[in-house]
Amino acid sequence: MEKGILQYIVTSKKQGRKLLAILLDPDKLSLDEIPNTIEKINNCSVDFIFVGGSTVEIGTTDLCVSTIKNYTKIRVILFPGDYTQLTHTADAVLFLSLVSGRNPEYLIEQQVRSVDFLKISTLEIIPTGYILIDGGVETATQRVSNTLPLLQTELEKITNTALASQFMGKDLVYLEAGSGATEAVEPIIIKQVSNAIDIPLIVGGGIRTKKQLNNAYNAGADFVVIGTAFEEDNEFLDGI
Ligand code: 1GP
Repeated sequence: MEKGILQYIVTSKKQGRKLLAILLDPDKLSLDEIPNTIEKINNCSVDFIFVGGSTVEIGTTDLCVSTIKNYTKIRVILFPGDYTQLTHTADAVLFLSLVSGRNPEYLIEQQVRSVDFLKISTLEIIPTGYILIDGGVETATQRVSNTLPLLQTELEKITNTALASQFMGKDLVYLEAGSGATEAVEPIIIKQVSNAIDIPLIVGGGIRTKKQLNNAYNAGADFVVIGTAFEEDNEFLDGI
C-alpha cells in the first residue's frame, strides 16, 4: 500500500484510476451500527472512508473513528466541520478552507485553532480548497458556515475559485453541492474545473444514482464522495 494518502490520490489521477469514498457522519451513525455498516463497505470497492459532519458533538468523532478502525483496513480521512472533530485515530485530514465563502472563520480561524492539535499529531494533512455550490436546498454547510454557495450558473467564478485554490498551494479541490443536495454538481462544471486545474478534483453532494456517479467521473472528477445514498441504502454500491 502506498505511503501517503495524497500521493496515492495524485498517482491514481495520473493513472486514470477513479477513486471513491463513503462519508459517515458520526452524528447520524450510532456505535452499534458501525460493525454492519463497515462490513458492507468492506465488500465494495471503496478507497477511503470519510468521517465528518457539519455539527458533531465533542468526542463523538474520536469514538466513531476508533470503532471503525476495529473493523476495517480502509483508511479513514477526516472531513471535519470544525477543529473539534480532529482525532489522532484517523489516517489523514482534509485541511479544508471554504474558499467559496467570505467568512474568515472558515477561511483561516478554524485552521489556526487546529494547530495545537495538529502539531503533535501524525495525521497526514491535506490542504484542500473547498467550494460550496448551490445544490438546490439550503445545506448544513451553508447554515453552519454562514456563507452562500456559488450558483451552478457561475461557471467562470467557480473555475477561477478552483484555480485560485491551486495557486494558493492547495493539493486538492473539492466541489461540494452539500450533503442531501437535490442537484449534484453539473457535469459541465466538473469538466471545466478539471480541465483548468492540475491537482486532483473531488466531487460530492447529492449523488444518488450510479448514472450520476459515472457522469461525475466521465466529466473529470478524480474522486467522488457518497454519503446519503449509502446511508439510505447500504446496497447502493454493490457491484461497483
Ligand atoms: C460529500 O457532502 C457530501 O461531499 C455527501 O453528500 O450525502 O448528498 O452524498 P451526500
